[in-house]
Amino acid sequence: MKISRIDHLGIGVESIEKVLPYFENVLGLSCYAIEEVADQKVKTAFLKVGEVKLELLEPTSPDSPIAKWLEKGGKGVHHVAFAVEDGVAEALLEAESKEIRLIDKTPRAGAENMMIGFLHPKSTVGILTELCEPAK
Ligand code: CMX
Repeated sequence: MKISRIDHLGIGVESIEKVLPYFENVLGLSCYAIEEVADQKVKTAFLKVGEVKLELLEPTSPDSPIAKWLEKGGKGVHHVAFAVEDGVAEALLEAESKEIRLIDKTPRAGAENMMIGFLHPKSTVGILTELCEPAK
């Protein structure tokens, strides 16, 4: 696959409202979008750091993947998202052919009008990995 850059770092939080002052008032970043991804049961807040984005992820339901992760003691960076130039569908197929366990067999819609697909952390040296590209 052809990865061009890190698109964003996903950061899991209990409450976006509670952590935003740290990112905005201490780090001097600014939140430019808040969006709910109903499919993933998360509310997201985006901040830009140069070309890379931070995606704050707050669970909207107790069975959200983020709620489960926080419950198990997860803190800080939840996933790393790479932008792929040759398409998420192709990248997922390639990863699978290299024995990587897929969470998503095919791309699905994520926040920010992106198509996304996740690789399972158990087959990616412990990092929950997202591949993404702008939706066409
Ligand atoms: N990073 C690294 N490891 C993680 C992890 C993460 N974010 N989340 C779970 N794991 C590990 C667990 O610690 C556990 O490891 P152990 O077995 O050693 O304890 C293992 O993965 C569990 O795997 P599982 O039983 O297959 O799955 P879970 O039910 O715990 O769910 C996961 C984990 C990654 C499959 C699930 O969270 C998922 O499908 N994630 C993709 C979707 C997602 O994260 N959506 C939220 C963001 C959406 C967005 O950005 O728009």
